[in-house]
This record gives sequence, C-alpha cells and structure tokens, in this order.
Amino acid sequence: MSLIFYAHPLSTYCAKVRIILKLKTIDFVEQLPLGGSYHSNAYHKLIAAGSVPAIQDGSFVLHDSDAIAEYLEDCYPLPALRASDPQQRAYHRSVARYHDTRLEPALRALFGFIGDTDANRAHAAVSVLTDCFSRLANLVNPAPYLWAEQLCLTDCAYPTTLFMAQDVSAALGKPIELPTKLQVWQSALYEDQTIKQVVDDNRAAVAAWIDSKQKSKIT
Ligand SMILES: N[C@@H](CCC(=O)N[C@@H](CS)C(=O)NCC(=O)O)C(=O)O
Repeated sequence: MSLIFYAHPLSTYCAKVRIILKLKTIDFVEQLPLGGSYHSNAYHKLIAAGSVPAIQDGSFVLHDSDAIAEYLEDCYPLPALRASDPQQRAYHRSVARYHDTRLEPALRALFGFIGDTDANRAHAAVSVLTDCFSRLANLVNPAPYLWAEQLCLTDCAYPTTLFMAQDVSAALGKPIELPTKLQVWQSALYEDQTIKQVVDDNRAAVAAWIDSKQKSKIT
C-alpha cells in the first residue's frame, strides 16, 4: 500500500519531505489534508498536531518534517541521506534545526506584508531574515552539499526556502541577495533534477499565491 503524504503546495516543510520521498523513490500518494485544510476537524482527528507535512504509513501516522525525514531514512535507507559519523550527523541535524527554528519563521514573517501598500513596513522583517542568512553562511560549508558529494536530509530542507526568500522579498520590493556561499549551494542543489522539479512546482505555487494576495489587497 502506498504511503500517504499530506501536504500543501506552498509549504517549504512539505517540499523538504517531497524531495526526500522522491530521492528515495518511495511509493507515495500526495493529498491535501482531509477536508481541504489543516484546520479541518477531519484532519485533526487523524493528525492530532494538525500540521502539514504528515504521513500515514498503514496505521502509523506522523507529523513534523524532520521526524518524517528520520523515519523515512530508517525505513528506506537507500540512497543514504544521513551520515554515519556521530559528529557529522549531529552537525547536520543542528543545521536542520536552524532551518526550522530560525530561517523559516523569519521568512514566514514576511508573508503578511505581501500586498501591503506601504512596503517600508516590511523593512524590519527583511532585516531579520537577512541576518539569518548571514548566520547561516557562517554555519555551513557546502562542498557542493553539506555532506560533501552526497546529498543529506538537511540539504533537502533548504532549496525551496532559499528560492522562496528571494521571491517573497522581491515581491515586497526589497530583494534579498544571498551571501555568495549560499548562492553557490543553491545552484548546486538546483542542478539535481529531482530537487529542480520540486523547487519549480513550489515557486509556481508561491508566485500564484503572491499574485492573488496582491490583487486582493489592491481591489
Ligand atoms: N515543525 C513543523 C512545522 C510545520 C508547519 O508549520 N506547517 C504549517 C504549514 S507550512 C502548518 O501546518 N501550520 C498549521 C499549524 O501548525 O497549525 C514541521 O517541520 O513539519
């Protein structure tokens, strides 16, 4: 039976899991949350935390992108996306936590300013995000990936987030230029055809969402 992947096209956390599912060629079916929204009672009945991404593997359900990533690595070890060396693995996990606890929340803080007629109101939030990228550039040394020539679980968190930060900040009229090291990493990630497809689909969804927000605030 196929694994069920509950996801939303806009979510960068979902893109992380989608990349891992595809890199591991896992048999899965992607669905929107039951009832069409992660706020629905039907979805909360199944996924108590009420967030996407989530998976259902037979009778087993699991939320949280990193918990899902680790579970998939345990169940489908090939291709390996997790280092065996304890220090390397711990370091990769710390960079994954940085994504989920620092970078994505700083990016999300920009969403509410899309369509705002006074772009200057986004200034402070853009500065916080820019600072997050400066710290990230000091934290990582991709060569070309975080685990040298091999992609790892943590790499999978970043491609859509890097593009989304650029697309959303540009839509606010305050484009963020990534530090060179992050630009080189972003290009290397995007050269992988699986990642490219997921990024392109996510960017199209984000562009449509930005467009609709801008139109709804103007009219
Ligand atoms: N730490 C979680 C964060 C997931 C998350 O924030 N998902 C958002 C959509 S992008 C969501 O489901 N929000 C609804 C909620 O949490 O109530 C993960 O990695 O899966």
